[in-house]
Amino acid sequence: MEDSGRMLAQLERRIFEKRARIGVVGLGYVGLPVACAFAAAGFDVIGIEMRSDRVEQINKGVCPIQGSEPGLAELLGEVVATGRMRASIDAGDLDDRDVILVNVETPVDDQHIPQYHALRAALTSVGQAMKRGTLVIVESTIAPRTMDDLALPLLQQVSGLTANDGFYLGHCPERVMPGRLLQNLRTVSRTVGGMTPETARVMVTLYRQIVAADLDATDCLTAELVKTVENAYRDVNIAFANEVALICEAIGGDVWKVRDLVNKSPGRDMLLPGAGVGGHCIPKDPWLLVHAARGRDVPVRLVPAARAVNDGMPYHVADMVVEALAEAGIAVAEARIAVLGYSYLENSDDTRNTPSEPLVRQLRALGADVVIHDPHVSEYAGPLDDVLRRADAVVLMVRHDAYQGLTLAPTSGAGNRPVIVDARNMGLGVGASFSRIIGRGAGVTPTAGDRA
Ligand code: SAJ
Repeated sequence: MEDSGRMLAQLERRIFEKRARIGVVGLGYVGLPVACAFAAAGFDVIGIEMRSDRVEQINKGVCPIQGSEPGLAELLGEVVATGRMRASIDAGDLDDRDVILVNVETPVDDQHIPQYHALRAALTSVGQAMKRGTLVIVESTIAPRTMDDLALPLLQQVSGLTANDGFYLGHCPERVMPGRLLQNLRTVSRTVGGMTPETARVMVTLYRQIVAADLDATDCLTAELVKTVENAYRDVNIAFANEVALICEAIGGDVWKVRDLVNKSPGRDMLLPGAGVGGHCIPKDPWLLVHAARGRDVPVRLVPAARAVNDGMPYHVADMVVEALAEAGIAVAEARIAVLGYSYLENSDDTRNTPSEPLVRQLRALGADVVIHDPHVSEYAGPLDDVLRRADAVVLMVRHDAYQGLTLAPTSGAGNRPVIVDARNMGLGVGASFSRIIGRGAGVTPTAGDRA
C-alpha cells in the first residue's frame, strides 16, 4: 500500500502542477464544459466522444451544444486553438491519462429501472485503456450503491488492477443546469466522493482547479445519495405545490395567494404549481434514489407518489381545457387549440420530458386540432399569430419571456378565442370569456398583474 500511497501523492502533485493529463468520456452538455474548463485551467485534455460528427465539430472549435450557453462556444474555440483540448472517437487515447472523468447518460426505462448500457460501455473502455495509477471519477448521476456494485468490480475486472492500489476511484456528481453550464460548473459547490479519504482529498485538489465553491469531501455512497436526494427533494416539493393547487381549484381557493402567504411563515418555501415537471434531471433522479431501496424491506411511498402527482399535471391541464371549451359550447373534437411553450423550462430550447408532449398527445387523442408555438424550439418557432389565428383555445405551458405581457383575450381584437388556460399563472387569462388558471378555483377571477 506504501507504493500506492506514494503513487497517489505523485498524482496529486502532478494535478497541483497542472501536469496531469485528463481524459473526459462523453462530450455532452456536462462533459464538454468540464473538458473545456480543465483545458482552460491549463491541463492537457482529451475528450472521448462516440458521435464522430461531434468529434469533428469540436476539433474545428465549433460548439455542438444548441441553446444559449454563455461563454462555452468561445472557450471551446480557445482551448482547441491552443491545442489544450482535443476530441477523439478512440477510447484507446485514454492510455496516457492520469485522470479520467466519465460523463455519460444514465436514463431509467418505463419501469423506472436505471439503464447503464452507456455507463458500462464507458467504464469498460476506460478499464481497457487506463494505465496503473489512474484516478477514475464518475460524474454521471447514478443510483446509490452503483459505485460499489457496478463501477468498482467492472473496472477491476477489465483492467486487472486492484482499486486503491492499481487505480483510484471516485464519484463527483455534476450540478449544472442548461443555460448556465459554465457558470454552475465554476460557482456551485460539489460533493466529492472518494473510495478512500485519501482519494477524496486528491479529487478536491483536482476540482479546486476549476471550482470556486465548496468542495465537500466524503465517500462514494454519500455522494450518490446527495445528488439523487437533492433532486427527489425538489420533485416532492413541486408535487406538494401541485397537490395544493388541485385542492384550491376544487374548493374555490387561489393557490397563488395561499402560496404567497404560506411563504411568509418562517421556514416555509412552497414552490410553484404548474403544468408538470420536465427536464433530464428531476423526472429521473428520484427513480435512481428509489432504485437503491428496491428489494430491501423499506416502505418507499412518498417519492413515487410525488412522481405520480407531477406526471399527472399535463393531463389535468387537458381536463381544464376540455371543461373550459364545454362552457364555451365548443366540443374538444371540433376545437383548434394553440399550445404556447414546448420546452420543459422557460427561455430554454430543451424539450426533454417536456410536459407539453403528454398534453398535446392527450388533446389530439380527444380529436382536437392542436397547433404548437415555442420561440426557442426551432420546429415551433414560426409566427405566433399564425398559431393563434382561428384558435378556439390557447394553453400557456411555459413562462417564456417572449410571452410576457401577451394579450390573448378576444377583447384584444386578436380574433375570437373564448378559452384561455394559463397553466403557469403568467396572467394571460385576464379578460377572456372562459379562462382557467392552474390552482385557481371557479369564481376566483385574477386581476391584471396578479401573477406568481
Ligand atoms: N418546476 C415547477 N415548479 C417549480 C420548479 C420547477 O413546476 O417550482 C418545473 C419546471 O417547469 C420544469 C421542471 O420542474 O419543467 C424542472 O425545473 P428545474 O427548475 O428544477 O430545472 P432543471 O430540471 O434544469 O433542474 C436543475 C437541477 N440541477 C441539477 O440536476 C444539477 C436541479 O437540481 C436544480 O434545482 C435546478 O436545475 C435549478 O433550478 O438550478
